[in-house]
Amino acid sequence: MSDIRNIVILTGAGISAESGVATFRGPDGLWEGHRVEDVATPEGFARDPALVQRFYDARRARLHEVQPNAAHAALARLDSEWKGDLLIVTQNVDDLHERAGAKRLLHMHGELKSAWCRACDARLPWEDDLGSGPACPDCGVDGKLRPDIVWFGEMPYEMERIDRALMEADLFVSIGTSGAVYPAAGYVQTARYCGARTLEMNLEPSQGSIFFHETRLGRAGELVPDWVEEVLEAN
Ligand code: BJW
Repeated sequence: MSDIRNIVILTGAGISAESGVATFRGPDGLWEGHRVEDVATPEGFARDPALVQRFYDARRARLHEVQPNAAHAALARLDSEWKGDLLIVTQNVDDLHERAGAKRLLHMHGELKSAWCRACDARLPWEDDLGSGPACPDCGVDGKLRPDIVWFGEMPYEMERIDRALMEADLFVSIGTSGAVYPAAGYVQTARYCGARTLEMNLEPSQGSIFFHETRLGRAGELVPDWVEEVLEAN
């Protein structure tokens, strides 16, 4: 552990579960009431924009009711105390990592609190509903703002930066993700192929569990603070 300098951490819905944000593929998964194709694809949005805007407006509004948990706080502590390189790549569209204080963070699947104008291509911080078809503050065009979320079939954000970090990583850690969605599900293989040690922390073995050197099963709110303590003590 003491020869580690570069760490890449991938987080998924499981890290926010203890904050009260529903995961995708669990029994209470957010999508139970909606088919994935209806709310998380560009085709679904083209078919019924009002439904998709309502779905994301409701999730954006609920962000005010949830708080970061012990796992978010532990990663924020690691971010502030770790002297080497660190990148937290989150698939989550909530803002709980940054509210806990994480800085070296990127949202590969977009953010609920961001809107994307399909008229002028601007991406704007956004707190309110989009369903009412507000005008874009940059170009003034009405009804062209959509949630700044990466849907199926769309390219995730910052792919090159993520790939570079994976290639340079000494340690790759995956937390609270089922390993069902690519390209994130393949990061363990990239990092391992490039020489990183790989660790998974999840409630249950993920779909890519066999690719990890080590798997720790349990709740992120318990496992992550212990692991962060371990890493900081050893370095
Ligand atoms: C706990 C816990 C606790 C619970 N403590 N753990 C066929 C083969 C391969 C790929 C494809 C294919 N057909 C299509 C594709 C590509 C497609 C894809 O992967 N499809 C799969 C269905 C197979 N991917 C894409 O389209 C992506 N784009 C793309 O590939 O572009 C082209 C490209 C090519 C080459 C290189 C690069 C790009 C885009 C994917 C966009 C995903 N977007 C979503 C929706 C966002 C909107 C929204 O939020 O509504 O992002 S899908 C959804 O899944 C969301 C999540 O970020 C993502 C991952 O889910 P996550 O986080 O893993 O959640 P869960 O619920 O699945 O798992 C939670 C885990 O936590 C569970 O294991 C629990 O046990 C655990 N847990 N409580 C610890 N307390």
